[in-house]
Amino acid sequence: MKIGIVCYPTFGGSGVVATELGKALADRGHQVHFVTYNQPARLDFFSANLFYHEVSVSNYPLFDYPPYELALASRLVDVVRFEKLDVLHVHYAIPHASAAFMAKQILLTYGIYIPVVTTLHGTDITLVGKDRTFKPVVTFSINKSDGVTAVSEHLRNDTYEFFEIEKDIKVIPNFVDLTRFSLKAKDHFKKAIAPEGEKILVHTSNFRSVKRTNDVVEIFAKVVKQIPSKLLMVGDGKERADCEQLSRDLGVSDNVRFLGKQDAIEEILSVADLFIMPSQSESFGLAALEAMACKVPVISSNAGGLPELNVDGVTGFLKNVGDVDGMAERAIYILEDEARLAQFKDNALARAKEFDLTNILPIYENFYVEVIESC
Ligand code: GMT
Repeated sequence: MKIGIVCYPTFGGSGVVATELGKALADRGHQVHFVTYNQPARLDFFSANLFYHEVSVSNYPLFDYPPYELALASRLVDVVRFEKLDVLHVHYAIPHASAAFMAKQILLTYGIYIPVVTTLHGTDITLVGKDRTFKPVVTFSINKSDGVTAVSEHLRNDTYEFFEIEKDIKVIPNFVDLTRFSLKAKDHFKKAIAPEGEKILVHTSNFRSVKRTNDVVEIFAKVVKQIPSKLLMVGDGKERADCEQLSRDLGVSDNVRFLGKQDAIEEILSVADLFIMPSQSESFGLAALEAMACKVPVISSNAGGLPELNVDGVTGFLKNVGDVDGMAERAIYILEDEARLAQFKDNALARAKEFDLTNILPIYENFYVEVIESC
């Protein structure tokens, strides 16, 4: 197939899923065309089946708000016409689903029908999408998509609850490439971070308020009182400065390292004993899945789709959002006993294998065929 993929080209979860999916589809022999405003973060190599079409928005002084959606729709018209695409797969509803709808209407004037698949990732529904500013457009463009997928049952249910949706939404969970995300021998790195054999806790995110990064530091401050440990905070964003200040205020800053944005997440996860994800809302929790693939158990909130990934008492524990004491207590429970920790690590990997790319990729391929045939 010739597949167009529209996504945010950043380190955000939806962009990562879209890019990894595109790469895997290209490996399977499909021709994949990324259409976005920057080279996707994980698309940093050459492959005969992968193409990147940049969307550039002219910076006319009249535009206080450059019309990206229109530039994207125009670029899509071009790419679909001249590359003869079979299907367009847009990731994150805003503004990709509505830009795809506009492109589809324009393409009809050339006698071309392009099937559009929209994948809902999370905040496009739970935070941004249900905002009144966007709600009518999001509702309309989901209903006008030829196929709709969501990354968890919970997100699917939220979408039906918040919007008037007539379409079937198929759940296709996030996936992980186990050839990349697996335990690597990084003893030298472990020794540098934790020279006395301290346990290592890790959090990765974009440090937005929805991630509750201050909770991570508070949890750690309780854990470190009982278990010699270190905390690695990976990523960057609005909340980081607050979080750094909190670690100073709580007197744990010597044991916390803020590493900023990192490419080789799998190497950091390879030295970790526990992953912390106390999010306010999380449609799936891709970062937790990547940790589990590297044999790292997860202490998370029970928000959104997290219970569909993290199995309470098996791959880690889930507590109510904001229950810092409960999360710290469960973290200590896992870390204080070596045999128990080893069991949780094995369980985390076993669970991650259920979400291996090789299991999920055919579901997307079959869905494309189903959608194309129904149009
Ligand atoms: O929250 C992020 O880190 C980014 C966001 C996005 O859309 O780029 O992630 C969402 O999509 C991921 C991939 O499907 C999911 O694994 C995340 O759970 C989801 N984030 C939220 O729902 C907050």
